[in-house]
Amino acid sequence: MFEKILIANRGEIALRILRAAKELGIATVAVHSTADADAMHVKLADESVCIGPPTARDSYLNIPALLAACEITGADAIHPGYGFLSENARFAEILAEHNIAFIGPKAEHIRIMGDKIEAKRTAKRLGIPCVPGSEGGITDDQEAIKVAREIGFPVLVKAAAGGGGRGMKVAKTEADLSHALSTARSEAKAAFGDDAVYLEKYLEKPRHIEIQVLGDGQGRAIHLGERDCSLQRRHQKVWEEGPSPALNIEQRLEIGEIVAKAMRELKYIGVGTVEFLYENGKFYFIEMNTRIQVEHPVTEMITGIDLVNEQIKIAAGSPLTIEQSDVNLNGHAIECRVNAENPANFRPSPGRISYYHPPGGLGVRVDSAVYQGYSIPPHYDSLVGKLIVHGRNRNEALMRLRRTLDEFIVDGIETTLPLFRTLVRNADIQNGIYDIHWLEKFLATGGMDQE
Ligand code: MV4
Repeated sequence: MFEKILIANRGEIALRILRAAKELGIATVAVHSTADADAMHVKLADESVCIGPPTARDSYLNIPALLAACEITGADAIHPGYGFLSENARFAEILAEHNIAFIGPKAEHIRIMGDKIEAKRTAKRLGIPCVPGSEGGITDDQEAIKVAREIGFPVLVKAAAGGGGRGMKVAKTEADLSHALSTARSEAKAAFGDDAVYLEKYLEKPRHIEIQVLGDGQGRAIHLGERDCSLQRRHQKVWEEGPSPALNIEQRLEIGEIVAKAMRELKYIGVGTVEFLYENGKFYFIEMNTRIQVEHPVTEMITGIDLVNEQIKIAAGSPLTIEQSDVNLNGHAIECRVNAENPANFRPSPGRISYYHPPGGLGVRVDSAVYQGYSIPPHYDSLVGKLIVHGRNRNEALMRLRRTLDEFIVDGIETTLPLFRTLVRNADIQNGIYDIHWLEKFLATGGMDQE
């Protein structure tokens, strides 16, 4: 087992990793920018190292500074959390060259899944159902027209280096296709320095459903059910829940087993998330994330499995000790991402938290790194914390969410808590009837206007 883990992250996920390390008896090193000297992850770690100025590029993304921090402290492993360097294949390779363990998958698997064309090719080869589209990249208009005629309009042009929705263009008819291709290409070139694009059938009203997996790279892999992350705004998830209100048990186990088998074949190491669009009873692979995700607590609440604990043990070479038959999906969990933002227009609202009172009680979890008197710096994401509730069924989870949202007080800054108080009382949400466009439509049609 590792003796000392350096956590190359900040905020609530840095605390989450610290807690898992402590329970495993592993010493912890926090790193921080100058803007984060007062941050909770610095206070809770056994040691801390300042790695640079506020700008992430110069601190949390600064690989030489992280290597120096390992050298100074004697850390033998790095946990990257999510964001920052978590899906940087080169970083994983550099750590290997320095005899520091990367708590994550093989660099090869990070690289494959980072290229959406390569990811899709791999998924297809492994028997995962994919969105109909081009085999690989699209090089010219003629090829695009040929593929589009085969799959039918509307089609979607996507960037190979994309994800997060950037460089995506819909073509409703053949007349739109050439323009969609060239704008997608130039946006992709500008955003990622790579203009490779591919084509897919455009699914009009899907849900976003993702399967959590756990593999040990020794041929064992299991799935831990799904999360429904359809409620998003500008490709930022807002509300995540599991199980999906749209699936029955047969559908769940079928797609779960397909994904688990694929991960066994890939010899995937650690935690991963296989993302699907789901429409009219069918699953379509879109991407795979090779990191621990923000919404992992939803899965932890319904399975009772500590994903970060498993991630660390697997990275240290332990075989997976949980079998598929040990995984019980119990009840229902919902996560709300509480951001320091205006709840109607989503403008960032950093600043000092003058009063803080998180909710508690049975089936309630708050993953947050803030405290009363803490100032949320303007340099990073605006997550104040995640409120996760669990109930024996979806109605109980909703009832508990209503209660905990009313208990949760964060004064001094604006937060998205009022948005959630509205959502939890909405009939479509209560009935589980929503797709990936529901939230933006709700907001555009004045859903938050009274608040
Ligand atoms: C799609 C799609 C419809 N059809 N692919 C957006 C981000 C990227 N990771 C995948 N995305 C989409 N891919 C096909 N073939 C619609 C989206 C999409 C979306 C997906 C998940 C959650 C929210 C979304 C919001 C807009 C578009």
